[in-house]
Amino acid sequence: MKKHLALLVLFMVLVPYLSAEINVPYSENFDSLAPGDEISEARVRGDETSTSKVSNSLAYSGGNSLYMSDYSTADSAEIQYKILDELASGTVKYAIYIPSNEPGTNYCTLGTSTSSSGYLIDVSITSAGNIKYRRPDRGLETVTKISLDAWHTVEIKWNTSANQFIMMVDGEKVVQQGLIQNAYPSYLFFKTGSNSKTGQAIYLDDISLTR
Ligand SMILES: [Ca+2]
Ligand SMILES: [Ca+2]
Repeated sequence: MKKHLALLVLFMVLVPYLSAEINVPYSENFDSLAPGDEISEARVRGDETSTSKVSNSLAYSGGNSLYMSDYSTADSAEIQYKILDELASGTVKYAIYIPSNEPGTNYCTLGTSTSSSGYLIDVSITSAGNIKYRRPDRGLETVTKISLDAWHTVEIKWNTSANQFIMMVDGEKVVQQGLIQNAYPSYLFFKTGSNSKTGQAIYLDDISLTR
């Protein structure tokens, strides 16, 4: 029993975040899940105060969305997907809502790993609604602003052979750029908040990944 516990603790230390393994096409609208459920791919390192839970407070589609809230002074809320297919090109889509009473910054990242050295595409929407992307030289650039307390759609397309990513917000192209590194992504992840700060939240709905 003790051995099993030790192995479990070791596993939790070595794998602080568990990724959901997905194939394409993948889509999740959260509508067949129960409100309050913590989704299996959502993990917070040693701290349960930052969570990603199914919510029926707001929805872009159906009755539910995913509420990502960061109330930890040690971490942020995160969901991770490990992409099992080799994707030379593809499209990520999602809908996002930033509530003005507890606005959060959200990051959507594609990478060969979950560390910043593996990033291909790194876009963020700040708690003020500013949309930023990371340039190939790794500097940040702000491209446009969206309103709080409203749903917005984001579409990110990439093509490794063309070394290009395109970002559409509410159907309009806002970025066309080279990839930070020209490789196939193995991870798609969303992060909300920041490690030390608290009181930041967002809602996501209709997450999909297609070729
Ligand atoms: Ca939904
Ligand atoms: Ca935090």
